Parts: sequence; structure tokens; C-alpha cells
Amino acid sequence: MAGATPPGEGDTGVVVETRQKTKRPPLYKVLLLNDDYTPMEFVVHVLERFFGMSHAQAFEVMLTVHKKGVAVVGVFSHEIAETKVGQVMDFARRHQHPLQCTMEKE
Ligand code: TYC
Repeated sequence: MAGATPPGEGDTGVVVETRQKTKRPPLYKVLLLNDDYTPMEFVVHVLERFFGMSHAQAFEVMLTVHKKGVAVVGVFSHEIAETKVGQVMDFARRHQHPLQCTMEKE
């Protein structure tokens, strides 16, 4: 049809730009909590095993939790964070330690 309205233009002659918003998926912090009973070596092992830390790094993070009460041990997508929390809680429970691991939106 002659004189058709160009794409992106209504019959007002005003071009409305629609910018595609690419949303990043939300990230979640995985937190490890201190308690009085879980052995330090067990926590170090958890950090090495489930969070890929070196022994030195795991020891340092464990000490931070021990002194401050809590520390962020990683930041992940919802699904990965949920998996890590589940793995830690399950491993701790199987070894009868009261270690607590939680997640919260960043
Ligand atoms: N506070 C514990 C102890 O003295 C060690 C510990 C560290 C426990 C970190 C939990 O997330 C934790 N044996």
C-alpha cells in the first residue's frame, strides 16, 4: 500500500523506540554460619570439597566464620546456590555436625 506507516511508527509520526531489556538472573550468596560444635577441620574440608577452595583459602574462610559468626562462601545462580546449601547440610547431617549453611539474594 502506498504511503504505509514505517515500522516502529504509529500514525502519529512519532517513532517509539523499544529497547530490549536483557535481565541478568539474580545471584544468591551462600553463607556459612558458626557454631560451637562442628570441628574446624570438618568446615575446612567442606569448603575444599563443595566450594573448590585451596586448603589455605578454606582455612582462612573457616577462621573468618569462627571469629565473625558468618561469612559468604560463594555467589551463585539460584539453582547452584540451592544445590550447594543442600550438599553442605546433607554432608554435615550425615556426619552429625550442627553446621548450618543458608542462602540469600544478593
Ligand atoms: N566454632 C567451631 C569450633 O570452634 C568451628 C567452626 C567454624 C564451626 C566455622 C562452624 O561454620 C563454622 N570448633
